[in-house]
Amino acid sequence: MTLRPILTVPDPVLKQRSKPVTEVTDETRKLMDDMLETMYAAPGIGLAAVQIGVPLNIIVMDLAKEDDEPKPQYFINPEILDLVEEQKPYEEGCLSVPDVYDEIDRSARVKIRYLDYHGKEITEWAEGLYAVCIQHEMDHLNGVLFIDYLSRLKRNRAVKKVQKAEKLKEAG
Ligand code: K2U
Ligand code: ZN
Repeated sequence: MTLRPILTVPDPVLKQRSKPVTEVTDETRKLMDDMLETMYAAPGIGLAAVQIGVPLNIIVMDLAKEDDEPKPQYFINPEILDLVEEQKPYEEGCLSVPDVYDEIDRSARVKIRYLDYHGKEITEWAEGLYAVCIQHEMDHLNGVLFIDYLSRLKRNRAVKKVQKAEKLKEAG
């Protein structure tokens, strides 16, 4: 498995709409393995392929609590089939917008359909942190970041904060 660099705002690749996976192959699985290793190292609980510069409809996730056994999940070509009206707020962050957090409202429960690591079709309802994370990640597949839901002022401040931190990192 290989650690891959995570793109940060304002990289234009993050605004791209990702493309469907046409066939689930060993190459697809290698990419998902690399995504999962990169996510654990960040650390994070979710990651979309576009965040490592690969605009394909692939998400990895692990919502297991710190002391529990890891529970990796793989989502190929995920779709939202249904959702409930009820919205719930959650303090979100994003590995592509480091050290920025803000409250975002999202649907409390979503019905999703996707292909798993081996290409098997799964349909299930997601709620709680699972619902938050899958909607956050699926936004990535459409080129949408959680800061896009904030005011222009807050969004611009977030991008400037990340750019300043990246410059300081480069300067060492
Ligand atoms: O897309 C990403 O950068 C992954 C996010 C997933 C996430 C965002 C918002 C809410 C839940 C999950 C990263 O894991 S951000 C780090 C994080 C970790 C735990 C809870 C919230 C955010
Ligand atoms: Zn994110």
